[in-house]
Order: sequence, then structure tokens, then C-alpha cells
Amino acid sequence: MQKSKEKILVYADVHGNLDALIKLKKTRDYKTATKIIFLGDSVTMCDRSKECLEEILNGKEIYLLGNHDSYCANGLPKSMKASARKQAHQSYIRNSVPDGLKEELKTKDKELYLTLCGKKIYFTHYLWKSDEDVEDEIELEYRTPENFDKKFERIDADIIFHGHDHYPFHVLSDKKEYYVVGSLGIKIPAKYIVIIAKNDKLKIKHKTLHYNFKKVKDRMIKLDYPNAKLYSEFFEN
Ligand SMILES: [Mn+2]
Repeated sequence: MQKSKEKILVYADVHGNLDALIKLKKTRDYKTATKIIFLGDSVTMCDRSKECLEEILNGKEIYLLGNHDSYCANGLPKSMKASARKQAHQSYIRNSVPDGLKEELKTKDKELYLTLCGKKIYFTHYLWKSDEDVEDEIELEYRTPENFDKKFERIDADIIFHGHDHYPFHVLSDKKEYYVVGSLGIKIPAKYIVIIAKNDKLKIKHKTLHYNFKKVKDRMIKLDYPNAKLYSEFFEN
């Protein structure tokens, strides 16, 4: 039997959206969580990468590294064929983040195992194919139990939580259960997950959060940094 109730908040892919992050921090779910797990990618896309990074690194979050966090800390992987605009965006972000924060990112783990109510639970941004980059995600139309099982074959866990893919999803196979958390920062409404472990029972819920994304969008367009316009269109797509 679990001695007391544990409430774990899981979120991912803030992508520089400080407004969404502040909104999350004001929720009861955030304030009453006994553990908060951030599945990576606090930077790139929206206009407040540095602030989001500081906020999450200095918070009570367990910070798991995302691929964009890795690009910010180490630069884009040499093997990556990024467009000129994507490279320009990346440089813009890297230049806006102080070296101290980049060094701190380099110390972060990429995965976490927890045991809750007798279940082995795995948390990650996404499957890492190297030290610097993650694998391609399963495309929306191929999100079947079989494809998840194939992709996560090497992970020994009962339940898997991951970020990276911005569209929330839940699927159960014969072997495992999978939760795609969804993005807090670059999709509307904002997404996160709450896990409650109580009396040896696990309750897992996708949650949404509404905030004034138009304010963020307008600011991005006004600031007009590389790819700002393109990323400002991600919220509603
Ligand atoms: Mn990612």
C-alpha cells in the first residue's frame, strides 16, 4: 500500500512560451503536486526561451533534456540538414541564452524511471538516437499500439510518458501503455498530465489549460526574429 497520496504533474515542450508556463504555475495542479517532471524543450519557437529555461531550471521540476535543449546547449548536430532559416532561428536562440544556462542543461538526464503502485514507469522527451538528437516520432496516422511497441521495444517499462510530439495521445497495447503528453507552449489549449497514485491505484489524466495565446502570437510576429511567423502558426495547427 502506498503510504500517502502522490500527485505527479508532467509537462513538456514549452518552447519559449512564458505566458503558458506562468499560467500552469498558477494552477492548483501545479501548486499541489508532490513531484513535477518536465519532459524537455523549454526553448525555441516562441519569444521567451531564456526566461522559460530559467524558470524551469530554478523551479522544483525534475528537468529531462529535450532535443531543442540539446541543440541550444551544444549547437545543431553536424549530421542534421537544417534549412537556412532554421539555422538562423537556432543561432538566435543560442545567442539569447547565457552560457551558464547552457552548461546547466548539459548536466540534465535524458530519462527517468519511477515505480508507482507496482508499475514501472518511464519518462523521456523522446527516444534518443545519439547524445545530441532524438529519433523521428511516429507520424499521427501511424500511431497504433503495434507501432508504439516496435518503437519502444528496448524500454523495459509498463507505462511510458513522452513529449516531443506536440499532439496528446494515449494508447494501450498488450505489452505497454503509452502517453504522449502534448505541448504546453506551442499548441492551444496548453496540455499537461496529472498522475495520482493513491491506495495502490494509479489515475492518469490529460489536462488542458486556456490562456491568451494571441498575445504571444502577436508579440512573436512583432519581434520578427527568424521563423517567428512560421512558429506563430503552430498554435492552431
Ligand atoms: Mn522535441
